[in-house]
Amino acid sequence: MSKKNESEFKPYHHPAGGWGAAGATAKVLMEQSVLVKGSRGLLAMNQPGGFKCPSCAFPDPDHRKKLEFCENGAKALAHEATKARLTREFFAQHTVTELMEQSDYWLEMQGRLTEPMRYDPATDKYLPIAWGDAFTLIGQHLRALESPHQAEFYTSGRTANETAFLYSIFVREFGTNNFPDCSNMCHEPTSRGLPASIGIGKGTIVMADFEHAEAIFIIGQNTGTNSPRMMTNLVEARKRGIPIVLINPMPERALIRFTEPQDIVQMSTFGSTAISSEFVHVRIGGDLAILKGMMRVLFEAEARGEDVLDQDFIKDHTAGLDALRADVMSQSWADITRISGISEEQIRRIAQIYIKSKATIICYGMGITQHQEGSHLVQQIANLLLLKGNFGKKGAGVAPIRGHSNVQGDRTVGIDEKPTQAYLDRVRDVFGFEPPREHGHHVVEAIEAMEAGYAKVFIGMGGNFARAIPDTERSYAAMEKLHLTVGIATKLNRGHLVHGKDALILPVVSRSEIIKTSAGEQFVTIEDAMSNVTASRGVFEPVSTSVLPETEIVCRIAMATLPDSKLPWARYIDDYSLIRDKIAEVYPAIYADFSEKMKDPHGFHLDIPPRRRVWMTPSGKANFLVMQGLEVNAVINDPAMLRLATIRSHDQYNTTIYSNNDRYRGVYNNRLVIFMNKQDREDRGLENGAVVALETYSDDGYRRYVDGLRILDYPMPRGAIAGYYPELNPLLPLDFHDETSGTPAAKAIPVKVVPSVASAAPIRIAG
Ligand SMILES: Nc1nc2c(c(=O)[nH]1)N[C@H]1C(S)=C(S)[C@@H](COP(=O)(O)OP(=O)(O)OC[C@H]3O[C@@H](n4cnc5c(=O)[nH]c(N)nc54)[C@H](O)[C@@H]3O)O[C@H]1N2
Ligand SMILES: Nc1nc2c(c(=O)[nH]1)N[C@H]1C(S)=C(S)[C@@H](COP(=O)(O)OP(=O)(O)OC[C@H]3O[C@@H](n4cnc5c(=O)[nH]c(N)nc54)[C@H](O)[C@@H]3O)O[C@H]1N2
Ligand SMILES: [Mo]
Repeated sequence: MSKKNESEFKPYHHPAGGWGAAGATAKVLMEQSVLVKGSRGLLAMNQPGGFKCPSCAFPDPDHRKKLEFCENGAKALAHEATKARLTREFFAQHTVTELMEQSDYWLEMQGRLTEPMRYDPATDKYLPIAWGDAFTLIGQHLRALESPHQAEFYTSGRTANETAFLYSIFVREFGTNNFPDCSNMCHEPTSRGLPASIGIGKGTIVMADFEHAEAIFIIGQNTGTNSPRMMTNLVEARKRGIPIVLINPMPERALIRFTEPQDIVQMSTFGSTAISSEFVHVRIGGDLAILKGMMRVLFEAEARGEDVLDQDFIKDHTAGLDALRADVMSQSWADITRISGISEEQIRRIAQIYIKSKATIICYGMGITQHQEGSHLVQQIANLLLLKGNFGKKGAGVAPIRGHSNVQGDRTVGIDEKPTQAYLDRVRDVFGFEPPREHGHHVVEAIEAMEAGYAKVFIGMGGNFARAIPDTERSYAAMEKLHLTVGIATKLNRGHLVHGKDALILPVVSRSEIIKTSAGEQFVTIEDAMSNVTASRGVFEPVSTSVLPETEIVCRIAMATLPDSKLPWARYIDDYSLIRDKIAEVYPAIYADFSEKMKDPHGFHLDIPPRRRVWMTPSGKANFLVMQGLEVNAVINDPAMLRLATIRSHDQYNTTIYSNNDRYRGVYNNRLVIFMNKQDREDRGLENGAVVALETYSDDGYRRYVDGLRILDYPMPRGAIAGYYPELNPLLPLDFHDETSGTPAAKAIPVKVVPSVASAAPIRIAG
């Protein structure tokens, strides 16, 4: 390990997980000085009667009796349960301008917010404000708008079902569908792309399917870091001898070799399991070519009269095969291999794995969704699965690996800028007001409305909008035009420092803390990435007596904004079962008897029609959908161009930075690095470790440029580079996004290397 603060690059040769993960867990609990409290929290995490891990959306299986947490879940909990407190004294000591100079890591380390604060322009500081006054101020701002569409209501995916549902009802009663949410930057291509294929914008597998799969594909997802609990399923699958195919421009450590941190035998014998049986080293954006190449192999076999397609399934359940076949067969192997960077031989080999398997799961993450054609790309994954009837049978299906722990649930209960008319009718019938019918803004449109001076109020239910969004400089300027910004949060983040003329920070009770109301202790519910709905009950006392549950904040904003509302907001503050009853009324098909079902400590499954081979599409069939060509991003014909993927390190949770290390990729004390193929570096006449700047190709008049970046030799495909989000967000143009969903194409930013004018900290590179 390097000396403190000296940055170092030292390739990681051990298996991922194991003792490294165990050590890292203890270290983070210690650093946040919560060892005892933290261990108690870990015992309650993801157990019936406890709370849901605040980290990722991967489900916890009910058959596993051991502790259900991972290194990164422990980090998320430790940072939430930290002893550090952010008090009014802290805010009195620092102007907002000074705080802006601090790093995201420093802001995070200041600890939990403890009381509501309001920005004071005279002193450039946040000062305490009484809760009642804060709600009055929000009500005044919202009611002063000429149109309800001038307000933007952001949601981050940690928000529980009860809160998200009430928030969506309040905002619709107020009169807009402006619901930009973190999903718009994440799995929106899943939500918008899959319905046209299979009638639902969610995954179709359940946990038990991992036990029955005969092959698993993992495309563009870094499992060991971002959904570590899934590693258990992969280790089990490998032990059964199941082929696992990894398609990724980065040979992600944990997906190559992994030691289960909870497997005492493996850990004590220093054993590990080889995870992937095929590593497909794809170029950035080359996945479409691979998928079409695989489908081509299937169609070639079909043409030879081989029995490779599931003809009965295709006949009974699908439409559009001929058009798909014609498109796929028109792609030449020369183009497929050139664009994917993968040999015909390897594509044929993984196609054979797919052909042999009677039940296949395809998992995917941001490496698929964050491209200019993300939604259409997701549909090609569905095509491949449909060809062999991989829906509605054991061990098969599509598995979008979701991000935030309740991001899927938030959409289910109404956080949707494009709600259906049927849903709006339901809201009208249940609540007795007429909701707005026109579509609202997604994230990119919300920023455009701010930039145009049209949007005046921004309310952030969790998250760190300013830091998560593209085009940092331009977006900051847009946000600063707002009349009011409200951050509802556990921790101080940059989203509270990039603020409107008026600004509030409203601190909340966190996931791991107890919610007590005058009606007694309350619980909330979460829907994970496999559509299981479970309860979450905190175990710690709230961080201060001046924080409020998120649900109460929504209700009191509603009461301050809509004094004539007929809804019983005050009663919802106290009794969350009343909220669940309303969810059941608005969504009878999936949420009937919600309160009754929650009596089962393991919760229940929401219905996923494709599992029954029922297709909620206009035709009642699953659709093979054609996407022209092989490119998922606009082509730029300049040999100097590199595609930049902005990715997560092992030590961050989105915009929350836990440390400046990325253990599995061998980087210590530095986040301003660029992973590059050695040949690409040498072609540019650069040394390993050289400091450069990157500049984006764009023709909209903005120069996008980030300086002080260290080039590191890394096994990247030619023409592909990677670096960390959110530091590189200034390079991501606002209008560089998937047309269908609005999701920024954060994995394929076209950039070139330009000389640096900055100085950077020295780095030690181990040979
Ligand atoms: N510990 C931790 N857990 C998390 C998060 C976190 O930040 N920290 N974030 C949560 C959230 S909100 C989300 S959405 C998920 C994100 O989880 P992931 O989907 O794993 O997200 P990323 O790390 O952004 O990138 C995923 C992978 O895409 C690959 N990739 C890049 N470009 C391409 C491409 O063109 N093709 C292919 N095939 N692969 C490509 C990268 O090499 C990387 O391995 O994780 C969730 N869980
Ligand atoms: N370039 C680039 N940009 C990206 C991505 C990328 O891969 N590359 N990924 C995108 C993706 S997938 C996502 S999901 C977004 C993430 O965007 P967001 O969801 O907006 O960001 P987070 O960093 O998860 O938000 C962290 C903040 O949430 C608050 N918080 C934490 N817990 C709670 C809680 O329980 N309640 C409340 N009220 N607040 C809480 C804390 O104040 C913390 O600072 O970023 C997107 N942006
Ligand atoms: Mo995400």
